[in-house]
Amino acid sequence: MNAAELLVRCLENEGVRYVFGIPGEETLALNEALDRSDKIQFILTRHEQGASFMADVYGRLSSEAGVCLATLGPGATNLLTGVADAQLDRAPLVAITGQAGLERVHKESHQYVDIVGMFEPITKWSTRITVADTVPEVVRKAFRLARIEKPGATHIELPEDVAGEEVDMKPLEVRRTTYPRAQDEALDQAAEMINSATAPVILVGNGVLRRDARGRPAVEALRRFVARSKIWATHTYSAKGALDSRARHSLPPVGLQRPGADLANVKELADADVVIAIGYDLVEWSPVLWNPKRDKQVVHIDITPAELDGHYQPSVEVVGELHEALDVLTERVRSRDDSRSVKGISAPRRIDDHAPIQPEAVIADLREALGPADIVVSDVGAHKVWLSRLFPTERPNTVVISNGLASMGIAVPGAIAAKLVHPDRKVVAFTGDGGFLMNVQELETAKRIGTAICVVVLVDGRLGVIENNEKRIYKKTFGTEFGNPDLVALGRAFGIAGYAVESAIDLLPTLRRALDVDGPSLVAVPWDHTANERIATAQFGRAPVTPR
Ligand SMILES: Cc1ncc(C[n+]2csc(CCOP(=O)(O)OP(=O)(O)O)c2C)c(N)n1
Repeated sequence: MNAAELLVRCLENEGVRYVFGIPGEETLALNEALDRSDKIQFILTRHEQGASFMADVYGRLSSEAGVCLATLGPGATNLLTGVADAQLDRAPLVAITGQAGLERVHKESHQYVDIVGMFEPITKWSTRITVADTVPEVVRKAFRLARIEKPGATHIELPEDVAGEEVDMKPLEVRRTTYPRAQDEALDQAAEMINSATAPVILVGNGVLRRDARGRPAVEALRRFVARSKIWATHTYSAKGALDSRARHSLPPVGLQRPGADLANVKELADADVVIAIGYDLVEWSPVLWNPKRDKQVVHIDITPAELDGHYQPSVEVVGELHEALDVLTERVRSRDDSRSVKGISAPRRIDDHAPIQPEAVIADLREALGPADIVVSDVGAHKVWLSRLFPTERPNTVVISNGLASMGIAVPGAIAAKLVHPDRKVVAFTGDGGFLMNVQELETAKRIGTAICVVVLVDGRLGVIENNEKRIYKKTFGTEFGNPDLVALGRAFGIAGYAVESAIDLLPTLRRALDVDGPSLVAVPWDHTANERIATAQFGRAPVTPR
């Protein structure tokens, strides 16, 4: 067995089912070994960025790390964006790259760049295998580090000559890490601070969903904690579905990157004296935006200690497995007065029948067309903010958003990965026309491997969110308009069903038809970009809902 074969045995041992990537001359031995694997399916993508986004979303939604593969030089540089996305959105991902033989890595050499160095700042660990016998240790370490809290990306480089070396080693046994229970003293202090707070608010972050995806019942424990304490709870965009947005005590989400905007929207947070941050990640929504005067007391509840920030200096840190900490707190907190009116997001009704269509109408129809377990993978732009703020979400891990790196181009490859994790659910890639054309080539991948994703493209011929900010700040627009190809014809050219929506009344039936296609489909929706002016204030979702 050579080192490349051993590496593939080690991937099988980690439970890897898919490797996304593009081979090159320097990864031929790996390719050959993958071809011989009956446990792993190699999914050829059309750009390495597509492969890394697929691994990223696969890692978020499954209980295993996603794996992507590229050759040296340009293959590796193309992988970077999706790898950085996994790192900042805390998705377990292992990137594997080829490299020139060790005899030429010390000098100027064809296609040679320092890949390990390039990956270092965007991963938890980046390494080169120089001794073939270390493959089992390196692979086990890469998967373990990618998976343990906070999860993220790791990178392994396998030089061409090392890949061909003969070895006689076996994969290491996979042992799962468990996390300690939070200390009783910290739990007592937290309960005391919560019980004596005048106006506490819960701020839920993506950590809750992460633990849930790993089989820990953090979402149930959170919902019990909220129901028992009757404390108002808001959540960040990437935590959509941690709370049932229609449930009693669910506040609208927070995540606008503008000072003051969400404090005006979510007054309870503005007025809070104590913020109970649960699985909250500073990378997503900076504490300066909700604690500008540094006058709120913070109770930090997470599996890892708090990141330091002048606006986030917890009075108490409850560090331990989330559901266990929440179960104890549920016992120890008092139930509050419940008499105030009930809020939450409810799906709005269609506003009018004009085209271009209002974002509220698109969100409402998308919600109606999908079941509660179906999945939406959002791209990045104004549409992401509309979706994050207004799409009612009942179940965990049903809305996937890039909100750490916040990278355009994730939706199409991300939706392909989501469909591989959950073939029984409907999966929508929800994308602007800017982000869609960044990874449009992966439609061919979807078609080839038969993943029935539905791509909903919001067509306005501009970088909507950027233009909106230009107008707000400079009172003009610059460098944001572009032309689009005929998107339906483009879809058809890839061999996929394409639909153009003409008016709001057509939208829901068209979405339903596209979602029923037994293969990938595309729906082009004329989108009213002028509505972005009200993106920060649209509040239709604050209608009273029935207490449950
Ligand atoms: C890869 C990448 N490039 C640039 C940006 C900056 N950016 C954020 S949103 C956006 C515009 C997105 O336009 P579009 O996809 O059409 O969506 P819309 O805002 O119109 O909904 C840009 C350029 C980014 N986040 N990611």
